[in-house]
Amino acid sequence: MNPPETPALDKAETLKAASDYLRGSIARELAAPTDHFSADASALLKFHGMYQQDDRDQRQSSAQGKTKVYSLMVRGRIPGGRLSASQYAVWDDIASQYANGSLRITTRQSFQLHGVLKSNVKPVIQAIHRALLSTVAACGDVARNVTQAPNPLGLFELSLLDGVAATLSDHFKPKTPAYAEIWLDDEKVAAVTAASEDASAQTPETQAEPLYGATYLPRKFKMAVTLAGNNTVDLYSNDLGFAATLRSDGRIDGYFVFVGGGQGMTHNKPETFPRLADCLGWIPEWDLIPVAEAVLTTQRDYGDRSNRRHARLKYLLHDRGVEWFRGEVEARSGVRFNGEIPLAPWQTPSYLGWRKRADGRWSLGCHTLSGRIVDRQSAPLKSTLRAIIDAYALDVQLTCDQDLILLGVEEADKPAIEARLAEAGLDLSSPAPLYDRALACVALPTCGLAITESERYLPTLLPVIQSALERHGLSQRAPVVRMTGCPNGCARPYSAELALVGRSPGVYAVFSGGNVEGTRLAELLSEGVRDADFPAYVDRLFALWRAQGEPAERLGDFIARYSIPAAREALAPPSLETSS
Ligand code: SRM
Ligand code: SF4
Repeated sequence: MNPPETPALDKAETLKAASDYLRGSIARELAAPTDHFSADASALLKFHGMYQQDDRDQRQSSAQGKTKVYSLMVRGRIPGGRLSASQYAVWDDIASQYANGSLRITTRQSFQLHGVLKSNVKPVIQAIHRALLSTVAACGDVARNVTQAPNPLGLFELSLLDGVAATLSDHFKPKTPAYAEIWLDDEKVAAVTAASEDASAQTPETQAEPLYGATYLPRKFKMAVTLAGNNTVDLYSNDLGFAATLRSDGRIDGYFVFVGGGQGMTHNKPETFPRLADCLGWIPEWDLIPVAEAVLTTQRDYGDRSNRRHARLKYLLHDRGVEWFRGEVEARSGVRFNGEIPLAPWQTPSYLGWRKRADGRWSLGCHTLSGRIVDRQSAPLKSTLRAIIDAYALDVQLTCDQDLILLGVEEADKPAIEARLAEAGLDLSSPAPLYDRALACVALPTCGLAITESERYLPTLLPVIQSALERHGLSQRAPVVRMTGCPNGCARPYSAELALVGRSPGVYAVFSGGNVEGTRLAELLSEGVRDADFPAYVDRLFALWRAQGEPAERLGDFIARYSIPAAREALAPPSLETSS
C-alpha cells in the first residue's frame, strides 16, 4: 500500500522559507523607483506591519485605461492600545504628513494609516520607531498586537494587565533583524548571530527565530488579556486568551486560558466557520509564558500549512478536539490545567463618557464612529483631539470597540476640555445606546477583500436601526450591531446580536443571536438582504422581537431562544429576500 500523500505546502510557506527571515526582495524593491511592490514582496511586507492596497474607488476608472493607484496601509503594534501623549502625537503627525489625513482605530486596539506611498513608507516606520513603537508583526503569520481590557477608572488590578500584555507582546515578537535592517538602516546582521549566545547546540534556524523557525506560523495568531469577568476584548474570538484571577491583595494569581477562537469564514464554504475559544482550565500566574509558548508551538507544528483557509488554530481545535490539545499543551509546558475553578460571569463594562479614576482624576471615553479620526468641515475631530491631548499631556487608550479614552484629566481641566469640544461642534458621547458598541470594518475603498461597503455605510445604517428601535419602543435594549464588507469578520460580526456581512454588492447576509457578553455565536438569519430592503427587514425583525420576546429580553437572547428557523420563517417573505 502506498503511504498517504502529504498535501503540498501552500505557496505562502515556500515564500516564507525562501525569504531569509522575512527579508525577501523588500529592500531591493524599496530602493527601486516604482510605485508598488511585487506580489511576493507584498506578502512579506505583512510581517513588517503593512499591506499593499489600491484605492478601489479609483479602480472604476482603471477600466477606462488608468492604472491602479497603489499605496500602503500601515498598522501599529500597540500592546493594549496604550499610548502616551507624545506617541499619539507621532501617529497624528504621520497621518497628516504621509497618509490620507486620517487615523483609523482598529478592532484590535491599534492604529492604521491608509494611503501611505511606497516612497514614504520608510520615514513613516522610522518615526514610529523613534516614538518607541513599532509595526513589526502587526500583520502576517505571527503573534500580532496583544489586546487588553481598557482601564478607564485607573484600577490597580486592571493596570496589572499592562505588564502582561507587554510581556506577551515582547516575548512573541519575531527576532529576525530584517525589520531593523530594512526600515531602520541597521547593518545586515547574519541570521545565525541574532539569537542565543550558546550557538553550538542550535541550528541556524532555531538561533534566528527560536520560537517561530524559518516558516513562522501557518497563519495569524491573536492574543488577548483581561480580568476574569471582563470581556471588553472579545476574548472568545482570539487564538489565545488569558483571563486573570486575583489574590486577596489584588495581585494576579493565575489565568484561565482560552484557545481556538476566530471569526473568519467564507460564504458557501461550510468547512470554514467562526468559532468561540474553549477554556483549557486555570494556571498559576508564573506559568503564563510556558503555556503561551506551548499553545503557539502546537499550532506551529500541527497547524495546516497546505491550506490557508484551514490554517488557523481554531481548525486544529475543531479537528483534533480540546482534550488532545490540552494534553499536547500540558506535555510541552509541563503545566497541568486546573479544571475545578469556576469562571465568573462575563460583563462588558462601558468606558464611554466622563469617569472618575481611582487617583481622583478623570477619563473621557470618546465615541468615534468606526474609529475613523479625521477632520471634516463640520467636525474637526482629528485636530481637536490632538489639541486636547497636547494641551493636557493626556495618555490615551484605544479600545477593541474602535473608541479612544483620554486618561488622567484633572478635575479643573474638565470644563475647558468640554468647551473646546463644544467650540469645535463635537459631541463625543454616544448618540444613543445603539451606537455604544456598534462596529464596522474598513472595507471599501482600501480593503482588497471587501465585497460591500461597511465603514462608509454605518452612518446610514445606524439611523435606520435606531428609528426602527424607537418605533417599537426598544431603544433602551438596543442590540450590539456590527457590520463587515465580507465574511472575514474583522468587526467580529459573528458574536454580535445583529450583524450585516457583505455578500454581494449592495447585499448583506444577516446574522443574529450573539450576546452582549460575547460568549455566544450568532447564526445566519438571512442569506442576503438588499440594502434598500433593510429598513423593512429590520422593522419586521423588531416587531417579532417585541411581540414574542420576554419583557426586557435582549435581541440576541430572544433570537437564540426563539430558534433561528422560526425567526427565518417569520422574517423572510420571498419577495423581500434576494436569491443569493
Ligand atoms: Fe482583519 C484581513 C482589517 C481585525 C479577520 N483585515 C484584513 C485586511 C488586512 C484585508 C486583506 O487581507 O487584504 C483588512 C485591511 C483593511 C483596510 O483597508 O484597512 C483587515 N482587520 C482589519 C481591521 C483594521 C478592521 C477594523 O475595521 O478595525 C482590524 C485590524 C486589527 C488589528 O489592529 O490588528 C481587523 N480581522 C480583524 C478581526 C477582529 C479581531 O481580531 O478581533 C478578525 C476576526 C478574528 C479572527 O482573526 O478570526 C479579522 N482579517 C480577518 C481575516 C479572516 C481571517 C481568517 O481566519 O479567516 C482576514 C483575511 C485573511 O486573513 O485572509 C483579514
Ligand atoms: Fe476587509 Fe472583509 Fe476585513 Fe472588512 S471584514 S476589512 S471587508 S477583509
